[in-house]
Amino acid sequence: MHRARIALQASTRTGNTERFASWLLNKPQAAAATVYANRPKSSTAAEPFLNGSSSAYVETMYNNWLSDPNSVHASWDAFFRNATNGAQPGVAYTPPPNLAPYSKNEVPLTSLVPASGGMPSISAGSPINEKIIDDHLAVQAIIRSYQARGHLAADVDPLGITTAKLPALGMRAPSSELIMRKYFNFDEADMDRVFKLPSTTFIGEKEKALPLREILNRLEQAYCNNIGIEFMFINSLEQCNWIRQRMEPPNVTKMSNDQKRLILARLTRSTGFENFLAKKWSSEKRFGLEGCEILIPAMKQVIDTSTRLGVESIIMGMPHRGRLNVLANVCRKPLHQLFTQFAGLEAEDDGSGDVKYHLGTYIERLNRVTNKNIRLAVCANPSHLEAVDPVVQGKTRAEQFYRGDNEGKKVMSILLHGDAAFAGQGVVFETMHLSDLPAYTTHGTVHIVANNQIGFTTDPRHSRSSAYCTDVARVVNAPIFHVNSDNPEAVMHVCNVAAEWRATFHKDVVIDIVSYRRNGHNEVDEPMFTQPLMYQKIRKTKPVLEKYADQLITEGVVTAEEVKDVKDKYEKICEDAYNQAKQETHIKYKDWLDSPWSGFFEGKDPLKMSTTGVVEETLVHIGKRFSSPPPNAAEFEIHKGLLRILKARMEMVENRTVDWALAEAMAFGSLLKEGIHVRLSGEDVERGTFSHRHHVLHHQKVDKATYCPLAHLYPDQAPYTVCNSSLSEYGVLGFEVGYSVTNPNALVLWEAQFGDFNNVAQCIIDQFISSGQAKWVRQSGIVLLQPHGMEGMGPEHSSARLERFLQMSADDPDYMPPESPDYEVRQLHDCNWIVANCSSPASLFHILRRQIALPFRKPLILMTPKSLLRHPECKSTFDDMVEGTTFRRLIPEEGPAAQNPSNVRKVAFCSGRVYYDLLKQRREKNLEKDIAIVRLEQISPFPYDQIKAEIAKYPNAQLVWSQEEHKNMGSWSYIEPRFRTLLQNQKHIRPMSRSQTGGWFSQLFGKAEAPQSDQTGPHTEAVPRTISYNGRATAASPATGSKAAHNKELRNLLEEFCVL
Ligand SMILES: Cc1ncc(C[n+]2csc(CCOP(=O)(O)OP(=O)(O)O)c2C)c(N)n1
Ligand SMILES: [Mg+2]
Repeated sequence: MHRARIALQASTRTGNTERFASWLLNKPQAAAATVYANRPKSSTAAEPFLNGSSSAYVETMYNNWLSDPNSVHASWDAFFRNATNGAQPGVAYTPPPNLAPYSKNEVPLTSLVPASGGMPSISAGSPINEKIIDDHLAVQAIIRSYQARGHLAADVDPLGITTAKLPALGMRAPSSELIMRKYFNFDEADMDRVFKLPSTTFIGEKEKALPLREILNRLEQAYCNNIGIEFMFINSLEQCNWIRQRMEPPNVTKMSNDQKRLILARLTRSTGFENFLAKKWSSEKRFGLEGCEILIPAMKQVIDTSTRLGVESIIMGMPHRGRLNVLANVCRKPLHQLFTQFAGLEAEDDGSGDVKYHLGTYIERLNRVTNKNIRLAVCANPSHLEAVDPVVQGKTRAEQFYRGDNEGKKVMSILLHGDAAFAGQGVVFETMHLSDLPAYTTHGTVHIVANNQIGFTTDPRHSRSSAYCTDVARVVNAPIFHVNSDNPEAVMHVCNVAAEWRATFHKDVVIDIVSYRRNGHNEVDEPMFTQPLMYQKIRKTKPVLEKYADQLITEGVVTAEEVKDVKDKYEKICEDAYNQAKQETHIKYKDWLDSPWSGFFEGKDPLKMSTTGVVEETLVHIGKRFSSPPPNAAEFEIHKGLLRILKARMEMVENRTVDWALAEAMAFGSLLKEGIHVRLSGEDVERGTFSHRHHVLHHQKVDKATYCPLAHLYPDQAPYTVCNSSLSEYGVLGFEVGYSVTNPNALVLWEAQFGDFNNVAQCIIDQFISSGQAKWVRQSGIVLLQPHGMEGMGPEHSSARLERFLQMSADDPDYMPPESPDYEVRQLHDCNWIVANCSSPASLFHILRRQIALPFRKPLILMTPKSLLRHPECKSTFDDMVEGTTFRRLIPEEGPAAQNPSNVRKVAFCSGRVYYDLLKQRREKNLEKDIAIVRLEQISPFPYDQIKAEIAKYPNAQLVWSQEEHKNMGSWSYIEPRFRTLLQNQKHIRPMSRSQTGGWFSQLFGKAEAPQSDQTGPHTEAVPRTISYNGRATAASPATGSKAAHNKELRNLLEEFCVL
């Protein structure tokens, strides 16, 4: 035990505290103190005692006393005074005057000293034996040890094998003696001694002191039984106490007979469902829940309690395991609909569909327990484990936002996880880190881990380095409840506490249901190949339903007949649904939609797009607001550099011109005016990576005083959100996708810092954005803004990998859609996403507005500029944006070449910023009459109709595609086959010169051959025109790291562009 040295040097008062701590711990001699049962805290000095170990406590007391003797209890004051005055061991202590009678539940220290056993008795004014102090401190340390480390010895594993970090298979977790009773110096004789309980424990309920035996019993019950709790790392004393209060009192997990019957009934359904599927479709993969059937009652318990506490809508995300069971028994999706998924029927509606254990659903129903209406949605998800987590959070956030549920009282999320995926997938961490950010919080998520202690064929000891699969949750101070799945009542208690925690603190919480997987990874897998011992154990383990039914029969809560009756009834329900499913001839993907947009499609012409031009007055109003400091706030001090930017903006508005940032603001502002919510999220988006946007102005003198002009355009405008995100792509893009699918009347944009970084979110792009509608009939109008362009910034700040997006565009390169008046919208309707690389601010304005003008929603992948943000030529005028103007998928040549098209010798098609390089080069080489430049503002869907017209306009010109990216990147691989299709389909066919074919010479040397006086050679029969390539050569890296090499490459491509 720690003892204070008696002879304190006077200088210690002002000396450093380290020295005090070291002698306190290392040179024990004597100490004396007193303990008063629950004496009200008179100073802050009392608090560390409640939390810390005894050494920290004594040390803190001493330090407090050094700085102010009045800040500690009088007993400590007396002790330290005596000690510093050289009092002998055991006599430094002087009891303080008893100022008031003991209040209720206070225990005088004298009463804690055994009457016999050779211990000295205490009377007022007499020195106290230090053993009493030591023993009390030891008891408190033991209590704290249970609270902090009890989970390590808890019996949470229904198989009785151990977790990853703990010893070999077949051993129970180490005993609590080993782990908690480090300070245990007591023998049997001490067991009946009464010890005062600190106010940081609730094991005593109303008792303030208990015999040691009872203290240990209660601690064992609370912390080392079937629930293991990790919470002592939480920084809030209030929150720690809240948990202790709910977990420590004896019998907290006791349930009423009605509750027990409800658990049994739910367990019967959960088990019955899997049994039924196993019986009917024995060789179908369904990723059954066997071994963790308690998951269903657990989820229902969380839902019941949350609904009771006010939640009306729950959004859930989960992996494959037990998903069908959740849909059937938690969401109560009609069973026959589920069963038709096994029948291999064709779909009645569009889409390529998904496997049954990935589908989502949405259901509104009455919660019979709380008698309240509740909406439940399970988000569709891909195989990619945990990828759905941020999507669920985004959807939850959006639902809270639209309902005005600013504290998350009405809408919440539940995320289910597998143990291996929860520990292994980084997106879990990224999602957790969104949990408390102002623009991303969902005000607490209940995480439930179906911890079957295995991931496919891999044991925990090979799949994670942390002790628990849940350790990631510690970073956000979430309490973690590990619970044995074979104790249904403990599971339900934990679920109640978790739901209450979420409702009270609006923070994340984790329920780790430690269970097992009765079968292989799926139903046709053999687990004995890889986990023989574990599966021998599993084979001998009775299903929890049987165990619990036996328990309730023994307790007299139910009879064996009742158990059988409930089971038979559910089987009959399944059988009826099975017969009903047999009548079905088709499945409907729409039945599996997780966010129906009721009212959005109804009564709409599916091919009618509204206009995107707006009246000039609106442009002027938005432009002026966007260029002004906060109105009526002269004291709002803006940075001088920003004032210059605002001034330049205002001048542009006065000149009826716009740059990129102004065009973007006008697109947002005009949509906000029309009642469309706009949300822009991503790293540093408020200012903009390139310092061009400045949507949030910061007061230079007042912290957190900001002004967002776009949020204050019109009194009745829709809300505008612009938010800097955490430094995450996977998590944040997933979040915004979830946000975007919730309500079609919103423009949701995610901006990459540089387009290069989008590949960190590749899974969201591949699994949700490009294929989401095809798999799940779920539309999203999300916009990805991706700074892109070869500007000599090196391999990682140049390319947004345009080629990848184009490669995933689902339009057939060999098929040219027939021409029609609604060509544009028809193509957009049929595509999986839109890929564009706009060159003008007006194009940006229109394409953003078109997202909302469409009668459906499509993702938009937009390459955005960097240097063009300040390029003097990259401007548009109001004339390109006012009423009557639209988005131009293609911007034709409008200069001299267009005046005399038959003389034009080359038409260069291009997209994005390279246009400005080509323009400059053409000007410098005086080729404005010879070369026409045509810009594809939208690359995919491919504007065949407009390209065709351009080609026809220049009958004598060779066709080239000019791009700045390397040949195996950029648009070339996408546009080349489509040009071929178009040219082959074209009526206008003319003989070609060899130079037009971009033949062997140009391919070898990157240059065209010398022109051959329109000579057609010996083979003059009509062949289709072709398009040749003008751009950088192929490469492995997207861009060179050398500025010189970059410039040389650019020079080459521009020279080649000028070769006629
Ligand atoms: C990102 C990702 N990587 C790999 C897989 C393949 N896979 C499917 S299930 C599984 C094991 C998952 O284990 P766990 O998370 O514990 O869930 P369980 O199947 O045990 O319920 C793996 C590796 C996947 N679906 N997603
Ligand atoms: Mg697992």
